[in-house]
Amino acid sequence: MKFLNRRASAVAAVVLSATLGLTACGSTTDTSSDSSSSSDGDISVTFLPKNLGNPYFETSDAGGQKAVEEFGGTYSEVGPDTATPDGQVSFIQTAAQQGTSALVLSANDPTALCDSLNQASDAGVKIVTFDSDVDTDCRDIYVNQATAEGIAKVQVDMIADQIGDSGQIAILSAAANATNQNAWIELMKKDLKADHPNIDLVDVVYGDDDDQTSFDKTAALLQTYPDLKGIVSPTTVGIAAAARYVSTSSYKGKVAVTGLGTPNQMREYVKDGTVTEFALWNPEELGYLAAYAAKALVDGTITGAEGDTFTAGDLGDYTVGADGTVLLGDPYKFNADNIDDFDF
Ligand code: RAM
Repeated sequence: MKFLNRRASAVAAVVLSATLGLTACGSTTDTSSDSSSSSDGDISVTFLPKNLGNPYFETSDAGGQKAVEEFGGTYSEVGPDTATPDGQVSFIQTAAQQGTSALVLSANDPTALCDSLNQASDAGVKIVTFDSDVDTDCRDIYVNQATAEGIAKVQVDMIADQIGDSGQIAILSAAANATNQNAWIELMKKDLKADHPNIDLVDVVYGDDDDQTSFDKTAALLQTYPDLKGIVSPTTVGIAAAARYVSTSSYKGKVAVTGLGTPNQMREYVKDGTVTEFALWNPEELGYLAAYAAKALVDGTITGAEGDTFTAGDLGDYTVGADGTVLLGDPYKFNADNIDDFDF
């Protein structure tokens, strides 16, 4: 945590400078959109988020663009409007046909993308997952934001703290097949069982990383479980929608809302007392690191084997761990005392 505190302030500065230089990145909102910036480098990197229009991925992909421009490559971003695996497949195929050097994606499903990813790989495309992984044999590297155990624990700790370690809670997740959320939820269940016997997880519902669906699922949860004491949403889309619902309802101050959110989306709900504390990592750093990992694969610095090392620009040196995973850091907690120090 000491390391993170130090890094978090540095990160805020990086975020600001990147945001200033990268205003075009958030404008890609329709299914066929493709924003690209090119230079005379010959490494082309295509970012494929779970969905477009999600501020989390706008920030992560802006970090990717910053890195690609730093090393003189060609950046592009493509993606579906809805967070589904089917929506991602055609973009993988097109990127391979266009001969992109590397694809950097956050997967909506661990296995459904594998056929198209393997075809892209056979065509010479380096495959980097970030944020949400696929099966290990369908990609070269996974850039993980923090360990799944750490992400699960921080959320369980926060909800336990916020409801006095006792009572009913529910989870409002993203898409039902999302690799990252499902891994975290399994570990949260284990943590709850082992260390919080008086907390009762009554339901897990899916808002599909869609604002309106997440909002409606929040309303339904509160109606179905009148004794609910807290909602944990391990998705930036879900937590913002849940907080918005609770903030104007009679549940404000009575039902805790926590999970993973971006400071910019959650600021008003922390200020109005709906939300006490939530967590995240820096998505911009995640995209930046993933782009440098892609470059290192393309230029042959690494193959994805355990022990391979590479330099990720301003973030410094990283080593590939077990199962071709590169780890960014630890989750970070945001609350009324620090939220104004961040702008993403
Ligand atoms: C949403 C997405 C993403 C996840 C964050 C926390 O933006 O589901 O995959 O990492 O939330």
